[in-house]
Amino acid sequence: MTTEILDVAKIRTDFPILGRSMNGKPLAFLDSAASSQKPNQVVSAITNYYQNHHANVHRGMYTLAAEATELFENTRTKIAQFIGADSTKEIIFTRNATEAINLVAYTWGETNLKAGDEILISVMEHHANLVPWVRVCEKTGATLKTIPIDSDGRLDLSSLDTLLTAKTKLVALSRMSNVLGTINDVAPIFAAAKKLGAVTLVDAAQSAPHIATDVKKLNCDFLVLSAHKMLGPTGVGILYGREELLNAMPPFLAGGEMIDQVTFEKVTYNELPHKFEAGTPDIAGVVAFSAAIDYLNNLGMDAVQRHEHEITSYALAKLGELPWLTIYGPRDSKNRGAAVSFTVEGIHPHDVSQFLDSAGIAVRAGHHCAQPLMKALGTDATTRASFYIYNTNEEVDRLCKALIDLRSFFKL
Ligand code: 7TS
Repeated sequence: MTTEILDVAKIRTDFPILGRSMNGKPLAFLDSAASSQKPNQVVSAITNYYQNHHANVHRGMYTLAAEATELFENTRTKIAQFIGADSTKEIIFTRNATEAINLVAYTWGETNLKAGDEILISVMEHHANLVPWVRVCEKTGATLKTIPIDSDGRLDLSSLDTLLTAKTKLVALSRMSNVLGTINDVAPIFAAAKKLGAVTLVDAAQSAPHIATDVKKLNCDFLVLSAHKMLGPTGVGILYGREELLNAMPPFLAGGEMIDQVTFEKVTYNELPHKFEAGTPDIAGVVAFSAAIDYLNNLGMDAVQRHEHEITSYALAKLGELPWLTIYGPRDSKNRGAAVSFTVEGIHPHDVSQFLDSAGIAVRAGHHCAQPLMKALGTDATTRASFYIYNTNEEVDRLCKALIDLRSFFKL
């Protein structure tokens, strides 16, 4: 089970859930693109926080409150380093990537966009990086434009010159597709956008768990991610924003913590990052996210990426041997992440998923919150297997065998 790159057998001992059986079979968890499993280190960090350190943050003058605040702020520092941000002021805690994008749409978007302006996204966006922009366009009169994809499931940049113009005020792209696995080379697109004065946002929800993230190299003004997809707890997301832009933006939610002075007539706001963090946050979740980042840093993001490249190459080769299976997304594992979507001729993706479940294999089926992409692919649903640090080639073999059994079961 040990690959040359990661000691997967050892890693798996940190994830007791992976030792469970499911419907009488060993669990093969192939749905980390929806949410990853959590190592003992993260679960212990939550327990340890509640057993020994809990108090509300940024409020109490007593020692315990100072301890909780320090643990909470330590995560901010760690995240800033993990993504190459200049300052902790640029790291805002949200509930998830979706809320982080909505924050930008409601504050930066509603303040800066007007009729005649354009937002550029791509056809492969998750609804989280699509619906907020549709809503902003409805409210401001701005127009949404989309970069198409080619037959290999990569961005088709042949018409970029006409899509990206002086009217473009925002370019918002995912760095990795949750359906196709495509890794988008966003940096040169963002560089061109910035030359035209546009603001850039990268949806790193799928990429941050798997490949190194550097906001400078990406040329992004904003970046969003979700802790739960990268070994961390649910309920915690990150918005990175360049300080200058965040300073100029109005607040998002209003209430405690985000204020400076309050009267019944007028409110002044707290400084960054607190201006965007109204109310009591998910303190335990934020504190435990730190243990997830430590876990990834200890493995090394380079090794994480190489392990996934290996398992994805193996999966593409093995699934590619099944003539009745259609794979969506790049067939070449170069610049490709560990999500592989497919359909099985004659069997609906929901039935595929149910059958795989009976074999102990957890995969996602459906439109994957990417309905416009499904339309572009000419289908309404796919089955998706996605891999992470704890998955093995043996699990890929089990997936292929179960798909062959499925065809026999349906007498195809
Ligand atoms: N962006 C991308 C590219 C995603 O894949 C997802 C979630 C999100 C944003 C939203 O993340 P959230 O944490 O705010 O929900 N993607 C998936 C998925 O593929 N299956 O379940 C959730």
